[in-house]
Amino acid sequence: MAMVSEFLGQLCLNVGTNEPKHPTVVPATDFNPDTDAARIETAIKTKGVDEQTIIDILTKRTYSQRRDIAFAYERRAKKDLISALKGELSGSLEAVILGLMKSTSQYDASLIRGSIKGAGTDEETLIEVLCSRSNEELVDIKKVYKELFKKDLDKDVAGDTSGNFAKLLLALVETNRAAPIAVIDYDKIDQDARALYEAGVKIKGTDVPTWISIMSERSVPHLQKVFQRYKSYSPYDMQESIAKEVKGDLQKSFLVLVECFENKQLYFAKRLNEAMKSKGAKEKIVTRIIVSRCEVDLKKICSEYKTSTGESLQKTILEHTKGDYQKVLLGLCGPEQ
Ligand SMILES: [Ca+2]
Repeated sequence: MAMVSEFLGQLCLNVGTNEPKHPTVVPATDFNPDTDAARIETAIKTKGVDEQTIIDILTKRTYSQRRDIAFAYERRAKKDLISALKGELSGSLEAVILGLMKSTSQYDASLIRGSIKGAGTDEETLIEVLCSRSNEELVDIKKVYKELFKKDLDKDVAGDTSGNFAKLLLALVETNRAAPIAVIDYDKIDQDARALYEAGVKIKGTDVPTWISIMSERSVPHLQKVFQRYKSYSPYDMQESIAKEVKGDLQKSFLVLVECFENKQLYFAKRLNEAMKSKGAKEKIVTRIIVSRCEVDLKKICSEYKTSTGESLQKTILEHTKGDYQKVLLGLCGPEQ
């Protein structure tokens, strides 16, 4: 095979174990938690509540700074800040502000817990969180999940899902994904591409466990090359193959995984765009993405949004939301770049 010979030899990539961050919410300079706590105390005491001040302060501080503000508030007001905010805020604004009082991994763990506790399962949230988070993020989420809920994430996921869908989610929760390495292994890329083809499009039925192990254990840069190589075996690209081979929640999960391997921020940008422009309730999805990504990669999501839709996320928020909810979202997104 001509292509394989071109693949021989080794190239170096600039990769680290952690993905680079592109947050919109960054540490405030000249930060004084006591001043912020005093302003928030006054805002909470104001008749009708001064939401603007609460939004202005909390969207321009990182989680770690908000936690310092909460300590300072408790010292002066002799009350817990989260309970005080819960008592005074409501609706979508409350959901965002309370989300901001959690760390990114606490918020993600709470999203998962919320999607599985009680009767029924919110598969959409469960799939989005488990299939889009990096291995490092999932390691933190598992640890925080146990601390917050005194339960094991894998057991909870297994209790609420079944079949191959459960197997895929559990494989992701096992966090066995290899870290990116500086050397590209072209033999392994070719082997995995062929294995994906031979487990799916080539045969009658689908060998789902093979797909699951490749997609849950290989590094993201490796998989990006596998999907390129895959096209030399299969007449359908990986996403088309998934759509043909599997159905339901399993299909949705594989599609989110592949979209995120290829361009995670574009995936979130598309989700935000669909949600923003839908006629139904959009707040749940929009809040979830903006709160969970504001200290991770929201800046890059904003630029993918602009490139893919031709309009800025900030402009879409202005057109499709209103009131304090609009203000808090714009605060978290920051100015257009
Ligand atoms: Ca097949």
